[in-house]
Amino acid sequence: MNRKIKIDVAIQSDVKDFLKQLNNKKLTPIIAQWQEKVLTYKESYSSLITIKAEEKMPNKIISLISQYSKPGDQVCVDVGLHQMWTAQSFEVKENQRVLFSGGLGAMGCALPTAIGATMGTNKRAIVIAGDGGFQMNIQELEVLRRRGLPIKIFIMNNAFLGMVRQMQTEFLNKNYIGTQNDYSVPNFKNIAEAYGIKSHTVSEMNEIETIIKNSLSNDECELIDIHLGENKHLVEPRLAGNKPMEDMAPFLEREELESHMIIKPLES
Ligand SMILES: Cc1ncc(C[n+]2csc(CCOP(=O)(O)OP(=O)(O)O)c2C)c(N)n1
Ligand SMILES: [Mg+2]
Repeated sequence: MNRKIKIDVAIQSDVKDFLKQLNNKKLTPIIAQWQEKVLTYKESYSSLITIKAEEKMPNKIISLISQYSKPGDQVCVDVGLHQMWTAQSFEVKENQRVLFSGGLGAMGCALPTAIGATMGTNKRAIVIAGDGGFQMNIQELEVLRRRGLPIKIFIMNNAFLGMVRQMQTEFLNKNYIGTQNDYSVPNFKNIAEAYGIKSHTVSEMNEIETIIKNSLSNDECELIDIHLGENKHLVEPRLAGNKPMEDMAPFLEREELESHMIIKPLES
């Protein structure tokens, strides 16, 4: 406590005891002003563009999947950059659930999660996976076909183990061993078809929208392999080493950051 930020009121307590006491206080927080401020942030800092106002293709794709998804869909997300893009740009609709492995970070979880989710509820599931994680439980495609499960699979295919590659870019001198160098992906469409599952490969943005729209208009089991192309998309913004949560990379101009801050921004 008081290590980096000077605390106004320091409370050392078991969280459970603290929350119990807080609940007894029957506080009515006044948050309208804060909500308004958050909405202005949402407009000024859209997840679909970079701070240089360039379109973020992966985020745009996720927002299209979100747009054409239906209330009640269960969105099952794997582990990696695609998971972050989903967290940033998937707008959850009524009765939708987003399922992922949380802190366990279990690559390969999305497909089996979707199988459990559809079988447990009889509702459609949407899988959003990376090319790496999807290969870890790829054999479960046979279950989809055998049981005719209503599962739509979208592979955000960047042809590398993106999240680890991003760390190598930022902290490990771009030594892409095992993530890009000596890593490759199979033809997912051929694999899906070998299992008897309808499949498409797409790469052009206008084509991607049509395919997502058509695919999400029905419940037939299907795999869409989306090639993200040569641009090595990263997750933006992201928490940088030794920086506070509100000051993410790529960094805003100091003046702009300060204009939003109530306290003085921390310097690392
Ligand atoms: C079973 C397992 N192995 C390794 C990791 C470490 N890891 C986290 S994300 C990631 C890369 C995921 O690559 P991909 O599935 O292609 O998704 P992308 O980040 O490219 O979107 C790795 C190797 C993990 N979380 N789980
Ligand atoms: Mg990948």
